[in-house]
Amino acid sequence: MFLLCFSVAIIMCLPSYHSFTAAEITTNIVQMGNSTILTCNLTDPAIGLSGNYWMKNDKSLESNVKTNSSTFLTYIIKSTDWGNYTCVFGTTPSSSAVLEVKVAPQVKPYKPSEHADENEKVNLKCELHSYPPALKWTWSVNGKVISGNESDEKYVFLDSGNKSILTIANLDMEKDAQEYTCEAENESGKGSTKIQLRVRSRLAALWPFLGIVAEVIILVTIIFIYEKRRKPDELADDDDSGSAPLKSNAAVNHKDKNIRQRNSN
Ligand SMILES: *[C@@H]1O[C@H](CO)[C@@H](O)[C@H](O)[C@H]1NC(C)=O
Ligand SMILES: *[C@@H]1O[C@H](CO)[C@@H](O)[C@H](O)[C@H]1NC(C)=O
Ligand SMILES: *[C@@H]1O[C@H](CO)[C@@H](O)[C@H](O)[C@H]1NC(C)=O
Ligand SMILES: *[C@@H]1O[C@H](CO)[C@@H](O)[C@H](O)[C@H]1NC(C)=O
Ligand SMILES: *[C@@H]1O[C@H](CO)[C@@H](O)[C@H](O)[C@H]1NC(C)=O
Ligand SMILES: *[C@@H]1O[C@H](CO)[C@@H](O)[C@H](O)[C@H]1NC(C)=O
Ligand SMILES: CC(=O)N[C@H]1CO[C@H](CO)[C@@H](O)[C@@H]1O
Repeated sequence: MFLLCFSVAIIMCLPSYHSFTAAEITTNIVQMGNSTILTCNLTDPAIGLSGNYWMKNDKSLESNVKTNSSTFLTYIIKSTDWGNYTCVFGTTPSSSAVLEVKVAPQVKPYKPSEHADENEKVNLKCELHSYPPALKWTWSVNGKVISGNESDEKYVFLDSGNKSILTIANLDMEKDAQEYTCEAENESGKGSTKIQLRVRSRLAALWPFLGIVAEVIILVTIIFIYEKRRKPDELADDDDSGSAPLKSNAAVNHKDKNIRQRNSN
């Protein structure tokens, strides 16, 4: 009984013994121009190694792996390739370390240009395509920072870690049709992008409708002219049969009138 307990204890202790002594890894992230160099150093080479590799955001990076020695790994990335990189050493149990690569915000417009009608509202939207998230967003136009005014609600901002929406109300055709800049700021730096806003007059929104109306008018006119041109021929045909006697009657009456007039003179 005692022997059984003792052997179970040893078996249960063994894995925990190993995990406590999982090899230590020192990491380093160095910026070199456009590149960022990641290094991992397995500082306890005494433990048997069966290989090593890199991962990015939980995906294994097969290509591009640079291995100097089995205990020292180097991985070179573009400075803008943000994410969590992990170096894994095939020790037993395996040891790994995470290198969190942060970059200056990479901001992109939802649409590079927006169109809206005057007196209406428009949403200008910027998105962050990088890590870490932005904590501060700034919108500006003509180099001037736009600040919200609660009493007139001309500009309303809706910010989050990876998105910012500027709503401009009561659009003016001249004043509001500008290039807007949104900027995200973070500990790693700043990033910005531009959005062009075009404001159409309300009349401009009517143009397509007016075009259809004009088309209909032209069509009706053409049909009308065609019908008018056709009518005299048809009437001429009719003259031979029905209306001819009427006409001659009128001529006769006319003559009578002249005669009467002459008589009165
Ligand atoms: C590095 O940045 C410079 C400008 O700062 C650029 O001219 C060059 O093409 C970049 N190189 C790479 C590999 O991205
Ligand atoms: C890795 O770490 C060990 C122990 O701290 C150190 O002696 C060695 O120089 C390091 N290797 C590199 C390439 O920095
Ligand atoms: C590892 O290789 C890189 C280039 O691939 C080199 O710059 C670096 O000095 C090497 N480090 C060691 C410790 O050999
Ligand atoms: C990287 O890891 C940190 C810590 O676990 C986490 O907070 C962060 O969201 C991760 N970043 C990415 C891009 O997955
Ligand atoms: C806010 O808007 C109101 C009305 O347009 C104006 O009177 C006021 O001066 C504005 N306040 C600021 C701080 O711009
Ligand atoms: C912004 O964050 C939300 C939720 O946190 C996510 O669903 C969305 O994909 C993110 N957008 C970008 C552009 O990263
Ligand atoms: C200037 C700024 O907003 N910096 C922030 C960048 O994001 C980190 C968290 O990811 C914040 O701690 C910084 O304050």
